[in-house]
Amino acid sequence: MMPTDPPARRTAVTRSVHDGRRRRGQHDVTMLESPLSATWRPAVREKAVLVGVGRGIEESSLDELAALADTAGAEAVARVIQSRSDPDPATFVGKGKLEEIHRALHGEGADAVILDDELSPGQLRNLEDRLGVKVIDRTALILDIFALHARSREGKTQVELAQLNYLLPRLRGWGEAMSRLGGGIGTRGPGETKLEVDRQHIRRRISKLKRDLKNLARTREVKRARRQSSGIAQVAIAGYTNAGKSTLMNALSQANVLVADQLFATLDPTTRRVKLPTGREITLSDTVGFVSKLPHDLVEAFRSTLEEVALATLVLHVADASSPEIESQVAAVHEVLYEIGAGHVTEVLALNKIDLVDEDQRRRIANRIPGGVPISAATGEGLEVLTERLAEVIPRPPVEVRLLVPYGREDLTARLYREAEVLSEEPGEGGTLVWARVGERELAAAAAFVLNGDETGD
Ligand SMILES: Nc1nc2c(ncn2[C@@H]2O[C@H](COP(=O)(O)OP(=O)(O)OP(=O)(O)O)[C@@H](O)[C@H]2O)c(=O)[nH]1
Ligand SMILES: [Mg+2]
Repeated sequence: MMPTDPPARRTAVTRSVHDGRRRRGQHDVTMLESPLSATWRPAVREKAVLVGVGRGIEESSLDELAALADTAGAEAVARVIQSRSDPDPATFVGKGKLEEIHRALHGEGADAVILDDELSPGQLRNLEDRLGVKVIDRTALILDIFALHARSREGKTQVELAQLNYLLPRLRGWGEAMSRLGGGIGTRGPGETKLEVDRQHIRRRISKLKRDLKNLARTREVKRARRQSSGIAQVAIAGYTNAGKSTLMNALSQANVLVADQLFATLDPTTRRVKLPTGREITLSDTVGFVSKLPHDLVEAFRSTLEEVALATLVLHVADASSPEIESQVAAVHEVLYEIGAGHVTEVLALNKIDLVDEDQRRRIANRIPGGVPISAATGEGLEVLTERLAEVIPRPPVEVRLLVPYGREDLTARLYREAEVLSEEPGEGGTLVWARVGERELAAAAAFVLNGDETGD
């Protein structure tokens, strides 16, 4: 593995977590430069051989890995697959396949191998030793994309934490890494001692990142509590990466979230208010996408971001109807939702990119995935049906009341439209007669204007 120059982006995470302002007693933050900056970073546009193992695997099974590699800046120049149910415990692929990978590497002039699964530290090491090139597993690849795309301080901290947790058991000492060269000059020196120092350094950094994340989560909790106390339903957009979540977010709200034909374009959460056809307001949040075999370290590190989904009133699950893998993608999303404790949250499923799907296929999808709302976030098709569905499914406020809102208190009516559900409105004596379903909070605010049964005249 060739170490590359420390990337500039790393400096950002060494700043204090409090708006970059240094606080007393926090001088350690500058000292703890990320150890990752001294380790692997794939160079730009590397050539890589993709390798997949699994029962009944086909070359097309590696399409997603190729897209991930592309997003990370590597070009997939060859694919090697091996159909077997259990990977080899020592080298992941069997001996014969090692030969084939070797040939592909040399034939294509590739300098890296990318595997479609997470490997054990031992498997990674063995493969690297046998193949003599950099070996990257699916987890490292996804972590790398996250590192490239993280923008906010919290996002960067989360990614670094995941990377370090991944790196720690896989760290190799100088002596070991150099033994391939046959020892001698350049291999003598601190060796294992250096490795232990590195490990300690990483452990310290991990504790620091965890502390930072706790602080950042607190800020998020305050914001969330404020949103929750507003009584406005919170809809979390979730779905497979590249399904069109951000495009839908932009189409439904006036947000300006980055849309890109890239995996994991969005990492940082964005929240906007949106008005449903009923007049009721909701908040809509767009956040990180999911992928099958989402690395556990990432789920752990992103837990606080992902918890937003678990606390939402509703999950708006966006699936890519144009993908031949839609069913397994929907299943992968459900798995992650379950893992982050959001399995119980009501879901509305949107079958996006329907503009790319012909009639036959639409019927097939409708049969296989019943209950989905076909939409195109790009053309706007189906968005009305979708928002109507959202309005139906969002729990209705519990109490039905009749109010006489005096003239001059239109603010109250406006609030009922936003936060409760207005069933009807008509002119009355000295004000407006409003029939609404309200929650406790709105009921308290409007209590003075609630009419008793006999006052309503019916
Ligand atoms: N044809 C078509 N393309 C769409 C539609 N919705 C999104 N796209 C395209 O799909 C790609 C991904 O869209 P995004 O909105 O960035 O997807 P995302 O789910 O936010 O992806 P990540 O943030 O990377 O997880 C972009 O190239 C969009 O232009 C649609 O309804 N129809
Ligand atoms: Mg996005």
